[in-house]
Amino acid sequence: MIDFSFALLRRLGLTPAMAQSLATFEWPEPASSTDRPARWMRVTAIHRETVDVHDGDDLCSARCSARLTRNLQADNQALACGDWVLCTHDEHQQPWVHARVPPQSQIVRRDGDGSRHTVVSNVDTALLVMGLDLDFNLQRLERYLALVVSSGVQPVLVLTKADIASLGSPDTVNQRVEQVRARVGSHIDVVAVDARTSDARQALAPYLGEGQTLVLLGSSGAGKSTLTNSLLGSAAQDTGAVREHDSRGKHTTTARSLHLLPTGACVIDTPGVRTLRPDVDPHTLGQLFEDVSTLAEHCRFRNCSHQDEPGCAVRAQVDPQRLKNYHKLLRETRRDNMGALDRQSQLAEWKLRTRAGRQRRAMERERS
Ligand SMILES: Nc1nc2c(ncn2[C@@H]2O[C@H](COP(=O)(O)OP(=O)(O)OP(=O)(O)O)[C@@H](O)[C@H]2O)c(=O)[nH]1
Ligand SMILES: [Mg+2]
Ligand SMILES: [Zn+2]
Repeated sequence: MIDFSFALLRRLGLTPAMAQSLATFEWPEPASSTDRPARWMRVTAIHRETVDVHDGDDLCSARCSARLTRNLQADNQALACGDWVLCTHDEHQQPWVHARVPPQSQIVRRDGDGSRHTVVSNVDTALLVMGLDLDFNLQRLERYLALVVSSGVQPVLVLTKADIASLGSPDTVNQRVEQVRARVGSHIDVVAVDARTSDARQALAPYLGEGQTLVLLGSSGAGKSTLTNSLLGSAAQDTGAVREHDSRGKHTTTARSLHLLPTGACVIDTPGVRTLRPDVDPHTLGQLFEDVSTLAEHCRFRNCSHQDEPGCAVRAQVDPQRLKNYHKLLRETRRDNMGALDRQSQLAEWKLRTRAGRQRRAMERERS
């Protein structure tokens, strides 16, 4: 076992459960005799060749051992911001990452080609940041919720730019909050803030306790870095103005980074992503769209797809936009969770159908 101080690592968001994992971690590969003793550290940023790691006192840049890289790749994994890792310094004082503790939570999204990509590891709360300007979009919010819910991380919705929204009419903010609650359910916390002020810190205080790790997710220009700075009480992160006609940001933040807050919590700022594909299974999606699952029991047909069947209880009661989004996410989920064999048979079916279509068209041409 590698000794560590819980109090010191607590500052980096070490939870009691993760401390248990560190304490029982079997390191299969001791370092060479010239290496100094191994230490537990947390990954605060990932670069092309190196990772930033923090030991509770200091930050340094480390390289990943070839064996660890190989092992992670074999499992289709890679180091992510928020990981707990075991490091040593070699005789040249160069820090090396030798092992990673299996994460207790991972937020995973799908890339364009369907492959999985870990956004962050070991977080307790995900702040879904959305502007009350033209960024406000409930379909996108549902997508972010799907991303987070499947990881077991608690989502909290942070509506930024409350100051701008209330300029038009003081009721706008309350109306938007109610609109969100009506759409996603009242069990998800919603706060509306001016991300530039310390009020935001007050509003989020329940999630900023010692040892907590938060991640900020949302589109570019939503105010993630602005919020990070307000929580930190310093301008650590660059922020950038948004376009006036659509409130879109300019992708100011380009990498994920973990910051230590004065409250004792850790916050991970992330770059805004344009197209987000959550890694979610149909069952979890059913939990997220609980209204759909519950009402489905009252549809006339047991296998009702809630598209055009008569006597559909879901279509009768669920917001059409929400139902449309549900169907869209479900389609993506089914495609993503399809095995290689299913995909092959789907391709074969598609080829048959296009061939049949070609033949039919050729016959029609001959007849005319
Ligand atoms: N008035 C007002 N402006 C805000 C608020 N939050 C963010 N902004 C402004 O919105 C712009 C974008 O903020 P950023 O914090 O850079 O947005 P981001 O989410 O980090 O964007 P990316 O890094 O591109 O993903 C900046 O000009 C901020 O000053 C808010 O609550 N009120
Ligand atoms: Mg940013
Ligand atoms: Zn139905």
